[in-house]
Amino acid sequence: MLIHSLEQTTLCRGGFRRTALHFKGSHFTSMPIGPASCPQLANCPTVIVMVGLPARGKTYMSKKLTRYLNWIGVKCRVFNVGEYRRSAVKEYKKFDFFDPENKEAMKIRKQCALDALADMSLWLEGEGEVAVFDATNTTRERRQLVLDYCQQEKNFKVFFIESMCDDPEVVAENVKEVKVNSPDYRNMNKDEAMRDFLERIRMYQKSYEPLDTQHDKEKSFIQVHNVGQRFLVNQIQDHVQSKICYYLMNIHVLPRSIYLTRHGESELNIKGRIGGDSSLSFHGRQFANALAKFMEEQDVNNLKVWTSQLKRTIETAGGFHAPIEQWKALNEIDAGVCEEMTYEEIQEKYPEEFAMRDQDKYHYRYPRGESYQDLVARLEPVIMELERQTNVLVICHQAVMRCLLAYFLDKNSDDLPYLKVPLHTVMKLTPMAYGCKVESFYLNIEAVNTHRERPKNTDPLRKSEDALETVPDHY
Ligand code: BKI
Ligand code: F6P
Repeated sequence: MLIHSLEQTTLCRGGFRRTALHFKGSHFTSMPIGPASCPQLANCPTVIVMVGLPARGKTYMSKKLTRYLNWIGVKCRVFNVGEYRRSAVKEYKKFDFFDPENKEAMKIRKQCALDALADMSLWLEGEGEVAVFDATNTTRERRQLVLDYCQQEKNFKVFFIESMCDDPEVVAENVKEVKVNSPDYRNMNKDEAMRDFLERIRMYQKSYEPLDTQHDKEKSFIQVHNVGQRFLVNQIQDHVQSKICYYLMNIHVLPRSIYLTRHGESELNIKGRIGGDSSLSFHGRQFANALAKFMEEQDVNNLKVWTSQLKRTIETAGGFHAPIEQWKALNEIDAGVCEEMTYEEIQEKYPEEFAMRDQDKYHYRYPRGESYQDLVARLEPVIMELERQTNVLVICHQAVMRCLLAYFLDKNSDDLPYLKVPLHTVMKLTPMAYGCKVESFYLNIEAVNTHRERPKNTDPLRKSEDALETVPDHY
């Protein structure tokens, strides 16, 4: 599952952890190795240790990176020490709690960090692969404690991500957007909260020791300056770490919206046939016109339009004056031997295949075709380029749009293949502080329904109320 340099799994649930291979989930089988003996060769878990003063985007990077890693198939989770502190100290009073000279508070804070580390270890010794330890970790002493615990005691790999930012406007924007809304400040007005938080930052500044090329030359880290303007990368140890750096080098925080839609209804859609390369139906052409009008009304700057290389998406973009780019990577899932068949015909001709797909739709690969997992790998460059862009309209396909939505809305691979993405509906995604706002616009042009529901009771462990397949209006 991890990283796409190896053949991906077709069916894989549960299975062994800690194998002697670099990447789990490959088609090689291997003997399980206990966590205690985690050898150099094994895919030993990684701890990402965030570093930086408050309001430097550490939680933002933690959450966003975690969403990305989970989407590409790396089991990742954030452990935020602030949450431990809030449950240990029910009533936050003021900034002096964060004074390094406040011995009593220092003791509590250290215990919270240790508690988070303990929970993190449990998770990494179980199912987890990458954990993000989200705290300030601004002193050498604290980083050494974390490093010793992770490396000596647990044999985890450690990678530091430090965010440094000396632009007071960027910091103020962060405090205004996220910090003043923190549960810490539920009894304070915004101005008081703002002042307290700026004082809190000053408390940390007293003892802040940034990562240093000389002192920390043996450590693996990336230091990010001013929201990604400049990077210092040191001692990258593996593929995951290099992917993390690459990802951080592509993201930005400029305001923008991403619009996702499927092509207009096609001739094959009407016949209930999957795949192929047919033209738009009458209603599909009506949608193409309605879409151009809708986007004009949205009135966004420098809109770019991306399509696949299939006729139905190119025709859907027919009415646009904006620059249009065709991506082969956006083509619909390749159903291999099942292309242009109806679901009924597939069930009749390949009953076993049909049943297998229902059992694990995400990993199921059509004979001579693709799986949803393959699709995610194919779409990774599209996601990376979307991260670089500002306003983009992506005109794609049912399975492709489910994969893209899953990335933005943090949906797991079990729910991904059942996300509802009806025809003639535009989804507008607007990045907010953490996560994305979703708005859904049905353009009021009728179309057939191409959604096939998740079959009930294929998995006895799955409760029916878990089968929530709709995308909420607001995420
Ligand atoms: C709300 N944010 O470097 Br690569 C507002 N704030 C701002 N300094 C943020 C997060 C939530 C995000 C970043 C950042 C920041 C202050 C920052 C950030 C950091 C590194 C990279 C991209 C963004
Ligand atoms: O039916 C339209 C379509 O885009 C097909 O081309 C594609 O095979 C299918 O949807 C994907 O949806 P599902 O994975 O639910 O079969």
